[in-house]
Amino acid sequence: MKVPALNVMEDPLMAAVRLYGAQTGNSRRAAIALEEADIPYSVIRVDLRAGEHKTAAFRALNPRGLIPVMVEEREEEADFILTQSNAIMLYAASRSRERLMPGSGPAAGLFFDRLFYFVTEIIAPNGSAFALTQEGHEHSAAFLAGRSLEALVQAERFLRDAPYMAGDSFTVADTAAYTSAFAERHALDWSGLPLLNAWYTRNNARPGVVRGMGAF
Ligand SMILES: N[C@@H](CCC(=O)N[C@@H](CS)C(=O)NCC(=O)O)C(=O)O
Repeated sequence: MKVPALNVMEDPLMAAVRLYGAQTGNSRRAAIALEEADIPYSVIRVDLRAGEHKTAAFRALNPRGLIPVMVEEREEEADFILTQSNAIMLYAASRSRERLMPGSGPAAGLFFDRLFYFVTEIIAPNGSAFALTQEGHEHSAAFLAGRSLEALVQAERFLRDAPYMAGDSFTVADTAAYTSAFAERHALDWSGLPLLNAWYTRNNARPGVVRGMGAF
């Protein structure tokens, strides 16, 4: 499905929000959230292979030298900078008038529960597994990757009573889950996960998801 990138502006001077990133889950999650929140932004592609994220210019934005980074220009104030994909995602959701994130009560509690399930039990261990692989610790990496995949499989149960991860409508908990499912799409046994499969297909058809996935 090809959807024109309506929110993405190629000219960095055109939009007050700039998103620095590459074709990674963390960058895509941030882009999907900006798209779903209808926040115009420009994309700055960071070439990881060339080490652009380790340059002094980039470290001025994020001293850790990691992507994504969101920069929002504000009139007569210093730029507002976020350096965590999940913070960018929640910041975008906070500007959606509760469309992408319930504001209070049990609905908000359930949303946080699901969001942190994906962030802490799937996304974080996966990132650690990747780092361990790069350092040659294959056994430990496989252990963490296995736990992460198991948690993703068990997310099937969240969809028993509702079409989305935190209830009846799409929230950024789905964004967190979607980039994880995309990363594991070849490892998952989709035939044994009918609810997760239907949810994944539903998300694949969302223009904001399609545009965010293609932003970089
Ligand atoms: N907690 C950060 C993690 C950011 C992160 O690890 N980014 C990776 C790419 S997805 C990166 O920049 N890796 C380059 C490196 O480690 O040198 C977030 O969620 O944004």
